[in-house]
Amino acid sequence: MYFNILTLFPEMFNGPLNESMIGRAQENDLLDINIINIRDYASGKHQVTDDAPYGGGAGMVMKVEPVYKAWEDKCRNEKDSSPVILMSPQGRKLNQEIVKDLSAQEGLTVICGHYEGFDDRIRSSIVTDEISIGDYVLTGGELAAMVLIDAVARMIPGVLGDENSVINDSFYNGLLDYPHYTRPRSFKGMEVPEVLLSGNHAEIDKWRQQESLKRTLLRRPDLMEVKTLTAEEIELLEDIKKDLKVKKR
Ligand code: 4FV
Repeated sequence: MYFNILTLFPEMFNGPLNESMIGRAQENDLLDINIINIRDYASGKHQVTDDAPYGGGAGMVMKVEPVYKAWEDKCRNEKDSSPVILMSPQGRKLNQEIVKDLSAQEGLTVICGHYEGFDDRIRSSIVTDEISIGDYVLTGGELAAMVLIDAVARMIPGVLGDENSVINDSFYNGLLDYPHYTRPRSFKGMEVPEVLLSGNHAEIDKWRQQESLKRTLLRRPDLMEVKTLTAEEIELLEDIKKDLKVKKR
C-alpha cells in the first residue's frame, strides 16, 4: 500500500514512520511512503504558502496553488482513483470502521494543514474525503496524518508480527478489549485471574468475552448501543448486569 503525504514539515514524519512496525514494513516493501514538501511548489523567492484571509479575520489561510501543484506533480494519476484525504477538524470522525475501509485501498494521499485552515478551493479541486481524528484543534495536520497512517498500515497483512493481533483488536468486533496479563503470576499481592492459568481455552474465551462486554458496558455504553449482539453475548450481558446490580447493593 502507498501513502503520499503533502506537508509543510516533512521532517516531522521521520520518527513515527521510520521506527518499529511501520519502519520495518517500509523495509519489507509492504508500505511505500512518499513525503512531499508543499513548500517546494510555492512560487516566489520566499516560497509563500499562506496568506491573509479574504474578508479579514485573524490568522492565515493555506494557499491553494502550492498544494494543487504538489498533488498534480506527485500524486495525480488518472488510472488510480485512490482517496485524497484532507486532515481537518471539519472531517468525519476517524474510527476503526473507516480505518478498515481505507486499508482496502491501493493507496492514500493525505494533505496536512497548518494555519487557520485551507483555501476551500483545495477541497473543491482535489480532495475526495475529509477526516478528523477528534474534536480538538492541533497546530497542524501532521500528527493527525500519522495517526491515520499508523492505524491503516497495521491492517495491512504482514505489517503486524501476528495477524491475530488485528482480529483481537479493540473495536474489531465493536467492543473494547479484555484485560491482558503476563508474568509474574503475582505482583504486590495482585494475582492473575485463575481462569487464565487453567489451560481451559473454552473457559478462557468465555471469560475474555465477558470482560470485553463488561468493560464496554461500563466505559463505552455508546458502543453497546450500536453493536449487534449475538444470542450468547446477550445472555452473558444479562449475567453481567445482574452481577453489577448485586455488587451495587
Ligand atoms: C485536525 C484534527 C486539526 C486545524 C488547523 C491543523 C488543525 C490546522 N486535523 N483532525 N482535529 N487540524 O486539528 O485532523 O490547520
